[in-house]
Amino acid sequence: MSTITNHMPTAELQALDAAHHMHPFSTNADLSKDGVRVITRAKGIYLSDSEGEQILDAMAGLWCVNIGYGRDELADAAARQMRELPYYNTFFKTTHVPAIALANKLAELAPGDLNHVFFAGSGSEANDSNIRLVRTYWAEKGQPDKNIIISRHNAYHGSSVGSASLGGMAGMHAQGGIPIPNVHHINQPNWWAEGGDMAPEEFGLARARELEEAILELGENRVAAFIAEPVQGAGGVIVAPETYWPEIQRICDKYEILLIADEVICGFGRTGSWFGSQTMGIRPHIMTIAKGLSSGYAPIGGSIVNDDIAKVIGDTEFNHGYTYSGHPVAAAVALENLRILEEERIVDHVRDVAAPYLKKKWEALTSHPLVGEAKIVGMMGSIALTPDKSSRAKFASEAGTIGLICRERCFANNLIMRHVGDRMIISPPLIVTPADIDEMFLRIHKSLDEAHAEITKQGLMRAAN
Ligand code: PXG
Repeated sequence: MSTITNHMPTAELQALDAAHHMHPFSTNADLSKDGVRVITRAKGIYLSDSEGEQILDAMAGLWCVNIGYGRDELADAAARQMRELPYYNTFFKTTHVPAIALANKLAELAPGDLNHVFFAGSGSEANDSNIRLVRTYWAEKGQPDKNIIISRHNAYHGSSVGSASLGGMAGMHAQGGIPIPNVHHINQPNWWAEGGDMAPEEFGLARARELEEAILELGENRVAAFIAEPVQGAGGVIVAPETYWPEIQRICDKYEILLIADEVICGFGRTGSWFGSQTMGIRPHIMTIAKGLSSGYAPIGGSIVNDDIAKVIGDTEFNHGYTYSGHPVAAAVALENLRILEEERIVDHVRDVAAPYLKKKWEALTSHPLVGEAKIVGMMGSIALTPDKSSRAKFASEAGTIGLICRERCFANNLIMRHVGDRMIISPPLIVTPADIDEMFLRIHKSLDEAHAEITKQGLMRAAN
């Protein structure tokens, strides 16, 4: 076969893709019929496709390209490292400079006594490490039965067997024999969809107290850890009411439950602080990291654990690790990414410039006839689409129908804005300027208006009973 290149006709690339490439989270037969969009290049916040279209990427890839596309410094760092030491492991009494330097840098950036890093190749792998870390921790402390991990419905913690078990996605649990034993799920703090007649503050407390109820029911001496995203990302950018996190912290402290903050999306500036835990005012014992750690330029993740856990785990042989734990090229790329985040003061830019500007415009979307609530923390936002704002009604059509129509309009207008059910979400690169945000909103308004017209025309602007 001849070399496959960016310059081949789109239809040919699509045919080859359909013939041999299985896509994640997709119905591949449908993709083959419709043809996929072929992304060829990217710069800043724009993607280019094989038809020469310029697409504004308001999702930063998959929530990860925090510094934007096309930074040569990261390519140079990767090339330098590949020439010097493309690979070595850190298993058998060896180490290398990129892993040493990155672990040190992360210990410096992470809050409190989160000073030790166990590397992985992705967020899923890191959460699998966390399952074994927390269970081994309690076993080493003489409490092997303290092995249940509590998580939340509609959480996303990854796609491997362990991490998908931690996650609370019903569609994922329906396939492949998960969850694994000793994972327990409580309800999410999604006031818009599930708050009923309660005020948000009251609902936040009630949902946090489900953790306490679960601990008491399962037994304090059985529960090892609670894992949660500071802001649920893949679940639809669900921002908990303000009462939620302080209560969760109180409960974890009271019952000596390890708190795992899954910072895979929230970390590295996304919420306007280095970590979402800081934005939410919580003190985790472990943070899961990936995505923004390298701005997606290289696959790398990890678990940052506190001094106590590192000490307890360090006193035994921890039989766990991945070929690519601390991969030198990925670590070098991550280090360069962190240098750029720091030197260009990108987290400050989010907090002081981009997020306040975005928030104002995002919240104003509630005046659109399709939009109920608008939630936003830093550079992650969601809007709930509804046929009736006052009753927070769901649509009569199957969940996701309206969201999909809206997403298709965005796609047609060269805007990547995703849907989760009937919520629309954004998570743009952190480097967006106010002018970029203005351009994004031109496309958002156009897409919402077109979607509204289409939904109305199809008679879908109807509430479920
Ligand atoms: N934790 C969180 C909070 C995530 O968002 C993972 C762990 C897993 O990371 P890896 O690197 O193994 O994918 C994620 C990943 C979506 C979507 O549709 C989100 C993710 C992955 C794939 C799709 O929004 N988040």
